[in-house]
Amino acid sequence: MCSRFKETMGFALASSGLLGATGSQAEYGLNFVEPAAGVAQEIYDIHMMTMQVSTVLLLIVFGIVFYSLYYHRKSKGFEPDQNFHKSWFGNWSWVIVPVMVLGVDLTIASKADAVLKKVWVVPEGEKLMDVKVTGHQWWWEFDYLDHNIKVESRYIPQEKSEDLYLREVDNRLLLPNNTKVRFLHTSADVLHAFWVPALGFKKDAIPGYVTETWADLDREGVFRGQCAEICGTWHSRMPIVVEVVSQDKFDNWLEEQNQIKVAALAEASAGKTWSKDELMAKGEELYNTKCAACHQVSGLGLPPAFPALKASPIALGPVAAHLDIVLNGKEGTAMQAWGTMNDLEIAAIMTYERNAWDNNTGDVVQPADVKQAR
Ligand code: HEC
Ligand SMILES: [Cu+2]
Repeated sequence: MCSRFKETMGFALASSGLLGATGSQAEYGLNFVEPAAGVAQEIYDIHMMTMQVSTVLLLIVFGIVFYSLYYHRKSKGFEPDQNFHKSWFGNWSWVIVPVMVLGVDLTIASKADAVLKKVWVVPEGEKLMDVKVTGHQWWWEFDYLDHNIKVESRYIPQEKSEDLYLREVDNRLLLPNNTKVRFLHTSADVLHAFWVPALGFKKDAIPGYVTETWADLDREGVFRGQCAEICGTWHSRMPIVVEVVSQDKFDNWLEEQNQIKVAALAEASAGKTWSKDELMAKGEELYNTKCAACHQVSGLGLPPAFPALKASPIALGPVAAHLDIVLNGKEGTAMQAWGTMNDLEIAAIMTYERNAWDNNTGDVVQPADVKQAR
């Protein structure tokens, strides 16, 4: 009996120790992640209030139970009161207690209801920063609609990501602090879901629909999430990393992105004839980031879902047909249209596909050829 008691107390102490450890081990804590937006903070506060109310109730109920068991034990010769239910309190306690419990429930529920409305209703009459979030198999596309900047975000392979495997991306979703952001969610292929716990919501990305959510960012930092709707083989390779920075830092970043974009466009439209080596080097890098998820770095694909490009009749066949499937994709398959890439990028990828992995066609596709085919 005594050792059972010790065991129980030991367990209770260990659990309370765990509960106390949340601050220093945020990533592994038992509590919710710390919010980074106003609405998320309100959700967090309701959660904490609920926990506090339940803790008080737990202490009261267990206090009464333990007190009763101890002081009214049989060995002391205690006799049960046979007439308790006939007294005023005995009669009405069956009503009073549920009413009190319901009162607590409704307090929590009404607050939760108000916050839920806030989560899904984007504030009207205010200027929000618009970011379109498109889910792809298996990466995220972020369009800064107000700034005409597009960011592609992909997971970092295990060799390069150290302990953040499947938690880190090459390009983060950078956002300015103290800003209200409207997220417009959609998908280019199948169902995905945008989920960053610190922002307080999870939203499905549905092909053909655009849905909106918002967040009023109020804390700088890096906030991690992931795709939360099973979307195929590499669903697990769609982490989301939101980085909230100061307005200054964000403006500098925008400036930088604009310069990169302008330089890339100028390079692509310069009408220059590129050497095969230059195109192969560019093409390999682009292929490995954009195409290798399905067709593999080795070019062997994952048949039957994703065809091999090594010795593929299309990659070895006429350039026109090859260009067509890359530019326009293939309806009804996971092969999307890649026409949003610039002429140089497409020329480089095509040249790479036609010469890598012993495909040795010797063909060199120039940006001008792509321009003509569009
Ligand atoms: C999400 C997966 C996915 C990604 C990423 C992808 N493809 Fe494809 N690709 C496919 C599928 C599926 C097919 C087969 C379509 C069909 O049924 O004809 C295909 C077919 C092709 C073919 C025709 C091959 C053949 O022999 O039928 C070429 C060429 C091709 N892709 C090039 C590319 C290039 C270039 C990229 C990167 C810019 C790319 N793909 C990215 C899924 C993908
Ligand atoms: Cu997904």
